[in-house]
Amino acid sequence: MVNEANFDKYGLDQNGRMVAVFGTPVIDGKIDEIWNTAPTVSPRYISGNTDTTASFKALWDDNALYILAIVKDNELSALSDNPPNQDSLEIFMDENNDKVRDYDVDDLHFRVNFENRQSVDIGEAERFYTCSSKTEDGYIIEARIAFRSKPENGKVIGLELQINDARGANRVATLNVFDSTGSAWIDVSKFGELVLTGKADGAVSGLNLYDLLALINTSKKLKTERYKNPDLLAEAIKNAEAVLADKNLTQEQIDSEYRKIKEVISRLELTDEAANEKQFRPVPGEYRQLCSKPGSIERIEYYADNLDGGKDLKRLNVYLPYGYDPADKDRKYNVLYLMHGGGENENLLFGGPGENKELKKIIDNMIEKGDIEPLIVVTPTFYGGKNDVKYFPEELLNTIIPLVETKYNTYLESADKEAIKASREHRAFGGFSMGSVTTWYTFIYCLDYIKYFIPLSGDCWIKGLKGGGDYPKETAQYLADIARNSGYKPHDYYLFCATGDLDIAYPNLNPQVEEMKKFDDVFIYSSDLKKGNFYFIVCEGGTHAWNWVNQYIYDILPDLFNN
Ligand code: FER
Repeated sequence: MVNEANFDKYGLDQNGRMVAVFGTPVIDGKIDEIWNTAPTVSPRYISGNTDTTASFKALWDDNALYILAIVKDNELSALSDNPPNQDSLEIFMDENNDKVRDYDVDDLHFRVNFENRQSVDIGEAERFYTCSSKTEDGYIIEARIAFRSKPENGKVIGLELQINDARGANRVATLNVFDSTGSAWIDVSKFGELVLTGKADGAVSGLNLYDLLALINTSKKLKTERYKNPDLLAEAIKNAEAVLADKNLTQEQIDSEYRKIKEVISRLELTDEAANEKQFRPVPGEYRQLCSKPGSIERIEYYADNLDGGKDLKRLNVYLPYGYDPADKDRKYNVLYLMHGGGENENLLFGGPGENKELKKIIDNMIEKGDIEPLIVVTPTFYGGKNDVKYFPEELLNTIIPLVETKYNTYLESADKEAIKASREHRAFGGFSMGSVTTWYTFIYCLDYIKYFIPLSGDCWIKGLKGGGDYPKETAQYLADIARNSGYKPHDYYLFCATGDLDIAYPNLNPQVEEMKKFDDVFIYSSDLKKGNFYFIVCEGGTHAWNWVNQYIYDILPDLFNN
């Protein structure tokens, strides 16, 4: 049992850490006795006006960390399409506790709502197993996160726990254990700490059913109609469930079923129709590691016209691939422009000189491993200047492209429009969220100057805010007219779109894409770029977060500049 005298009023130890006690609970939405061995922690920070209260406990064993959240809240809502705006628990974990701000391979950000609907902003869904149940005055959640590194007494892990309190479709409050700033989702250094304690010599962990159960859950979510041989998987799941029902089951049996399901998944074959869809592929872990041949980031200052007839000082960042030599004018590089989302800035994707944020590491590794040719990537901002996404293409064409592409070794021969047109097949533009809205405007205003467009998690607003969702037919018609009137043939331009099915932009982008498919004289839908010029990745489980967007970029980059 816990000696309460050792803990502060929030249930944290003398070092301000949450304490996890050794023991394996059953994850079934019921509070087993074993939870009584762990101290109760309450949130130190409450933002927003709310009566909702919460308490947390932690257990651990050789395989996983277990979190119990008991939430008292008499108005539960999952009305919002946006998972953080539903009554839910968020778990943030920094397994190696390095407190480095940017999310790294060991860092996770998971969420589960009171109805046990999970969403993953960062990390692999398979590591996350949860069970929820409603109580008279709220709900409880039992959550398990599989460890990747070996746990032991005294080990300290970075952790943050957050309760999202929803009313209707809005989040009205958050309750946090360690982070007073609400920025743990973008800043690992805001997490607190959890210490593992209480494992006696020779103590053994309870059965690990959960890696198998989590795998069964994620397998059941696969869309069977996409496969030629889904019966294989159904059969493997049925066998595994039969084994799980056996009271005398052993860890060996469980692990063997786990391996069988994994093996069957590797043998699933896509139908021809599904194979025609561009497949989401997660970024392999090694692509998130520092690369031995890193590119570099340069920052450029320039002046952009503003709406008052004056000029604003602005900045952008330029990624130069490893081996870029300013003196080697014979070596020319393709250029990709990537735009941030609302509230972000030009430093969001790459930071500045000397930084190695996730997207930079991914691009470095893709180039090193030969997945793509070395290229230049430019991250501007739509803030400042005319300060509006719909005017950004003007700044892009008149100021940014001439500036950047005559400074570096690109295919642009001179700063004039004819030269920009002549080099259009060496230029791509993409962006996330409001950056995706910018990308659609860029398609509309700069098709003559750019061949490849990458709208990610954001629709076209030419017919109004969220126009792709509200006026999908009219939006598609408008875009089709732009393509037709341009005089270019379908293989002279490409649209590579992506979002997640849990992304807030999905309800806006999906109807627009569906309508665009009908204009198949100009938008030929196929992942086979010899046939088509247009695809849409819909990533199962993807939310409106850069961790997903970086993976879409990883998936799409090999399709650029392939003539
Ligand atoms: C969308 C396009 C952009 C969308 C949201 C945004 C909800 C951007 C929102 C923001 O930056 O606040 O389709 O869907």
